[in-house]
Amino acid sequence: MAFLQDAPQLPHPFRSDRVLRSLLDRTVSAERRAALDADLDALGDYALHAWHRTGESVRHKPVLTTWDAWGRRVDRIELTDAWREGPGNTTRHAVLAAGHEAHPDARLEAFARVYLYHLASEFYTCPLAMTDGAATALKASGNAALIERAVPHFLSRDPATFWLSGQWMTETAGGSDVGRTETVARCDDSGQWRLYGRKWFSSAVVGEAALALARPEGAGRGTGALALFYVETMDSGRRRPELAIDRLKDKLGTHELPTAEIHLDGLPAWPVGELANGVRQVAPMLNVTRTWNAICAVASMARAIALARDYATRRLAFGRPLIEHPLHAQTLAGMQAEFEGAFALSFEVAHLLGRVEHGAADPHEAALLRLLTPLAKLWTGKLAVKLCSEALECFGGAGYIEDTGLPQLLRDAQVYAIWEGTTNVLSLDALRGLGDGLHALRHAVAGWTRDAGDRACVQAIHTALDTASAFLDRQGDHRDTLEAGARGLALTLARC
Ligand code: MFK
Ligand code: FAD
Repeated sequence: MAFLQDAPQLPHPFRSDRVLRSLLDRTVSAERRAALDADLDALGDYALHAWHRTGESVRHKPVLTTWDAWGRRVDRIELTDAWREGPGNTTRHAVLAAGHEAHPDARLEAFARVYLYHLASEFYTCPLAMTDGAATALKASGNAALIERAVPHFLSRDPATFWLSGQWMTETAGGSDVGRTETVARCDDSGQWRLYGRKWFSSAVVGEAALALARPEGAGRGTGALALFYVETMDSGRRRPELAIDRLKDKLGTHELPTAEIHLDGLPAWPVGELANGVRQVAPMLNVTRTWNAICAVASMARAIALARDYATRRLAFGRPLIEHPLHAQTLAGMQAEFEGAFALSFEVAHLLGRVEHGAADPHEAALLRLLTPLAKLWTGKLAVKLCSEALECFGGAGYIEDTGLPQLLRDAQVYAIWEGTTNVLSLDALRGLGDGLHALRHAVAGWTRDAGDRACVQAIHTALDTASAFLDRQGDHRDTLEAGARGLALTLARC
């Protein structure tokens, strides 16, 4: 019998995760741990189940059926098993609801759930992120009618009443530059607003609601003239006829996530706030979905490293397991160190978000959150690709073979840097946050490094902060010069 290589085994994603468990030991009270651990353990079980299921079956993509046999427009999307299980998992384990509980650790506890659920969910976390963002933006708007109408559905703990929300921003003319939005909002004779236009990427098209940017008819050009609208997509269990799904995108990765091109032809809509400054109103949503992005990117890194580490104990080369080769062990250790830094930054943002939302933060921490959110998103987006690529190499040729389930990690990771604002757009967003944020970051760094033993590391951080200060002091510089340096600065600060 020829030699047969053992496949990598995925350790229990919660029970074996030293980094997550140690964070929770430091931050979550013993009283809260029991309930939290029950959900995390169950989500870890689900992740194991999903990993084994993937190994046993051919992966599926969602299928759009536009017309039925009798010529009726139906726009029906057939989803994968994990997606059909999404509402049950989300509500049973409070993946969304936990983040909106009334205590400062709420976001941290919810994002621990997101971290464990993400890969098993097959990017069902994408519309979940947008739903969480919609709940947050509606709450921030103070629009009592819409809050009462939608938020209980978004945060429901019952799959029968649970709704997903989309985030309809990107159009053919601009995804980064949403000021080029062409979708128009018209008020009809009955006083009902209706949207007309085309949204070019819609990843929650199976959802029941969305927040959409549109230009009220007659409003001026540019970003400030855009308004934010709340829409519903279903009427008595059927998709509304004013919403047509043109096609599903054929994507590099995130294959199970149905991302659609859609047309709006008079879809009823309700203004979230004033009929202008829609980007300002959607900003709370952006900052929440960017935090989800960071946590999910870190989850991809954790999965890739867990599999590579296990494989290193099973694969022999030159007379001993890979893990006993110093260079391979060093490669894995380097990956783990980078992952732990990214994990710390992302969960710091998650924790800060909850503390700021509940008035439990120190005075400087709102500005710190504003700066760290884009930094965490842009840094983890890039690092996920690098670490997933490195992990595939740890499997040699097997890492390049589809039915190992490994190449998908790399394909999926590429999206983190693109959606929710590209690396450049987020570097520019970090510039927006640096004004107040740099002082807040200095304050925070002093606390984080107070007991740090590695003086060289602390010195490197202060050097980066000084560089950022000098950069900002160049007020006389042309704006173009500042922008050209924004990415380098953001990546340096994030890594530190
Ligand atoms: C599984 C992982 C989970 C993740 C799921 C993700 C699913 C994917 C869904 C998507 O990709 S949805 C589409 C996401 N699209 C973007 O993220 C758009 C990227 N472009 C930007 O972020 C631009 O910077 C932006 C459109 C927001 C603004 O550009 P502009 O046109 O130059 O506007 P401007 O004047 O800079 O900002 C308008 C206002 O918003 C300003 O406030 P004021 O009106 O008070 O002056 C800004 O300060 C404010 N603002 C912008 N970004 C903000 C913000 N405020 C707070 N936080 C921010 N991040
Ligand atoms: P562009 O804006 O054309 O960017 C092209 C390049 O130019 C990028 O490298 C960018 O960094 C760079 N660039 C742009 N502006 C600047 C600048 N000022 N300075 C320097 N560089 C700049 N959108 C939604 O609204 N809802 C969704 O549900 C959704 N789902 C998505 C799902 C997937 C799988 C993907 C891939 C995208 C999705 N998007 C969604 C769209 C996504 O948010 C946009 O693709 C993204 O914001 C980039 O916009 P764009 O594609 O128009 O690229």
